[in-house]
Amino acid sequence: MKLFVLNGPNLNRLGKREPEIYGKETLEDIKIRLQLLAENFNASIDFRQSNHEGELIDWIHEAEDSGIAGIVFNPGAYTHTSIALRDAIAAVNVPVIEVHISNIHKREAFRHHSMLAAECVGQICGLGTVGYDLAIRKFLEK
Ligand code: CA2
Repeated sequence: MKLFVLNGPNLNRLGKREPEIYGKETLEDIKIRLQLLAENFNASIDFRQSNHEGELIDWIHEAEDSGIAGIVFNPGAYTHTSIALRDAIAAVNVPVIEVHISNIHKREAFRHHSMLAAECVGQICGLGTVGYDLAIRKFLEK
């Protein structure tokens, strides 16, 4: 089984600022941990980050075209704004789990709503980076 883990804007700065909100791990730390987890289940993870909405859309389309079994997606701030990403998720026959490191409901009002969640299998938020592991496990249990 092959899975995508996609990360949206500014998440390449993880571990470098705001550790009180996002923790101390870098995106590279998360990538290494998830790839080990997947290997234990004879699965593989293609882990990517982009600051560009269109590139994220292209990767969602690519997931369907290349037979990816599921996408774990932290869309960053595009979560709250992007009809285009919502349409991309709706346009492919690949299950998506939305993940947020922070609890978006405890933060500013503009973070409370996700444009994407209704097109996803589910949403995990506020559990720190372990939310990625839990989403991967959900796909691996199938
Ligand atoms: O909690 C999450 O995972 C978020 O998706 C993170 C986004 C934020 O816009 C969402 O509302 C919730 C922000 C990602 C930026 O990450 C940074 C990490 C460290 C330093 C600067 C930015």
